[in-house]
Amino acid sequence: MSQTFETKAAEGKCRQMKEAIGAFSLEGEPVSCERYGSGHINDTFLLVCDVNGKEKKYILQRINNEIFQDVEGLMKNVAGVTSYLREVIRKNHGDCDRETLNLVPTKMEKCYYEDSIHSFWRVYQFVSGASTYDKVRKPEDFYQSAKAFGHFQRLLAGYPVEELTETIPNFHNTPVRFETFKQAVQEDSCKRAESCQEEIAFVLRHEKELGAVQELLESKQMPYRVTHNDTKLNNIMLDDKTGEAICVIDLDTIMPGASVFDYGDSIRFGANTAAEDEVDLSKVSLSLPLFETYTKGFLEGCEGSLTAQEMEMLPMGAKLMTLECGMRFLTDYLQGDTYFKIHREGHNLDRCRCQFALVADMEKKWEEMKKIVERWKEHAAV
Ligand code: ADP
Ligand code: GN1
Ligand code: MG
Repeated sequence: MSQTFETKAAEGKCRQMKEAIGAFSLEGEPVSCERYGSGHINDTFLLVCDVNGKEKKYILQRINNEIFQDVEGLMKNVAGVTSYLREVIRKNHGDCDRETLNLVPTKMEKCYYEDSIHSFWRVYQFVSGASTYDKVRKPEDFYQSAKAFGHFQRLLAGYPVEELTETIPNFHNTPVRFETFKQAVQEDSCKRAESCQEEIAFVLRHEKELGAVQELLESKQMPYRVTHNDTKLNNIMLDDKTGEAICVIDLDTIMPGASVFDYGDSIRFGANTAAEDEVDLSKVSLSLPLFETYTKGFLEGCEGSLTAQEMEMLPMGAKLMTLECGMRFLTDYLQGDTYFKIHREGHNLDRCRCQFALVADMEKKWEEMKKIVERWKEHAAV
């Protein structure tokens, strides 16, 4: 076992990790296991094994079971969706090993492992020759991710919705998120409300808009679809050689939801001219060219499956996902940073400010956003 692995031992976490690694049906001998990626929720590690002198890589993840309380249900979703996708990809003569995540079973043939201190682990085959990005390098990346997320929704259209567990109840129910936010402000358990009065006021000013999508879903004017619900650019793997989006990852939040939110969360993250946590707010804006690129790709990927009303609500999906995410960062800041991983003091407040600056810029560009969607809508009609 490498130095890295032993360093982890010093941190007192190695035993659990070793126990978990030993539980899975891996090829070869484990040689190293290091933190990997930039997700805010799970603990992700790159696990390397030696198979007769050749490297075999895996992704090992400790599932955040404070956030995902029904790990069994979550893993049933992931196993169900990935085996469904494998079948669809096989029928389309695709590459099942690269175009979907593939779970590695435990030696007991389960799709996850619960260790002796009740942490939950899973292993995926490593998707090789592909990478994820925290920022759009070039518009083509964003276009590729748009097509892939649109297509993903299309591929799962036939998946039996009733078999899906709601892994985080009310995940994108913005009015419910608002109630939680108000409660956090009222309780002010960390005495931080004073430091974010402007941000609190920003949310309150937008109260009336927060239910725009939820109301349509509940009144059945908008369909619930099988959605990904976390469509950040870094949840798509792009092929290193061709630049094509090959695999949608991070399947923990696949649930029935609104298509406009899958679209909107991608815009929030990828069409921002700054990073999600940029502190220099003058750098934050909605790039209309990237907004257009994504709109085109997403509509193409959906292959004409969206209703006229869903298409009309796309700009609102983008605005609400940005507002909701900012509100969630603010709530977590008020509650003492217990949900999102933070890497510096005030990180969640920085993230929140950045989201709200983006919302404000969307409001300035609202008419242009609507025109862009209008333009691409024509091309998307079946
Ligand atoms: P989180 O829920 O914390 O965001 P993810 O499942 O998105 O965790 O994984 C974090 C990162 O690990 C991804 O952004 C990606 O770079 C990498 N990753 C995850 N799964 C794989 C895989 N099967 N093959 C290669 N890299 C992966
Ligand atoms: C979390 O796991 P990750 O980093 O892909 C969060 C999303 C937020 C996002 C903000 C399960 O996503 O909802 O939009 O952070 N995932 C969960 O970056 O809450
Ligand atoms: Mg992720």
